[in-house]
Amino acid sequence: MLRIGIVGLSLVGKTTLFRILTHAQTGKVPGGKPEAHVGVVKVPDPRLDRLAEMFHPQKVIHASIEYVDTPASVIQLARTGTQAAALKEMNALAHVVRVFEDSTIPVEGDAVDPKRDTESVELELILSDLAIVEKRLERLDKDLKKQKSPALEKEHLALGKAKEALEGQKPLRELALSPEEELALRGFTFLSLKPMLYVLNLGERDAARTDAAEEFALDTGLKQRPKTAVTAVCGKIEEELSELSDAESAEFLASYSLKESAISRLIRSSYRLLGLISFFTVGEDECRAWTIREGTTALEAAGEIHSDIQRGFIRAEVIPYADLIDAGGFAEARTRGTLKLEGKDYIVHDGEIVHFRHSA
Ligand SMILES: Nc1nc2c(ncn2[C@@H]2O[C@H](COP(=O)(O)OP(=O)(O)O)[C@@H](O)[C@H]2O)c(=O)[nH]1
Ligand SMILES: [Mg+2]
Repeated sequence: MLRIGIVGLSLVGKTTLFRILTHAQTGKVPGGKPEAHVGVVKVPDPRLDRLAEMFHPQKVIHASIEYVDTPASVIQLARTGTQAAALKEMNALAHVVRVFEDSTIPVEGDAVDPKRDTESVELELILSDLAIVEKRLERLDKDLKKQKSPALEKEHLALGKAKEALEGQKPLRELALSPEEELALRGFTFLSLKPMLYVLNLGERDAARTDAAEEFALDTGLKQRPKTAVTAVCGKIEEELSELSDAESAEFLASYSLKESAISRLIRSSYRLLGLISFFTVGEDECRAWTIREGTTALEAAGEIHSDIQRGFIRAEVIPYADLIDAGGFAEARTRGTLKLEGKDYIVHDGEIVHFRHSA
């Protein structure tokens, strides 16, 4: 399961966001120590809903992501070894940034300043990585003096490249790495290498501003950075929304001139940020979205479902979502020739409906 860590400074809305995402009640564990909370969240996908209308399956299974609420300021976490280890397990980070003004809630620094917060957290992640890189390089220098080793030399080169970036205050996620360098660095689980989703926590007054994330991305220079995305929510409104029925929430949204909850968008951004796509399997028993990385082959995709299906793989019947909807069913799609037979090296695309033919 893919894990996204919800991180940020203190009192910015991390737990609020986590609770909205998971609809979970959070408590404190005995002893007063706040625990890290983990919750599995469905990835909303209107395409899957539409397929379910077409096939009337008994079960509809969405793709899912695991979100983890972190208990303290990310700066504190990055500085404490044991806590940083928990951060290292995450596949990506969602950095909640306080934009809302509220005089009753203490703010780090003199005033609410989202740009400053993103920069100071980024710097902290960079410093945490730099300390690891320097320590390892020292060790490697010693070892390489004693004995030449191509593997260690490769690692040395990759770490040297990382060091240069970090010293220039560039997070590792923005570094163009060859597959070999990526492999050499992977084991260190660097924090600044993780894909980063900035989640602006807006005040109620700004909730209807659909351009808030875009404007922030432009102002801070975060737009178009690799493995970086920005999205905005209003924690306060989403919190109230999550407690309402569907009918009530439509009315509530309208009172803020909002069309839809920002949470679906947030979840979809996290999913995309991880380089993930979905393919679907459909049938009367089950319609299901499966999560794969971009570039996954039909044979690998089969393995996501079951190792038996992978082992007995014969062919994949594939049709893009729009073509199936257009045809209204498999029979018509077959007639039109939009349902295709593909081999094991076929690269599966986002939204394709796949049926695997396999031997038992
Ligand atoms: N006014 C306002 N308050 C918020 C918003 N989001 C969270 N809060 C409040 O800020 C406080 C801290 O939130 P919390 O989620 O516990 O922050 P954390 O320390 O980052 O986990 C709580 O009292 C929340 O109700 C928001 O969008 N607007
Ligand atoms: Mg919290």
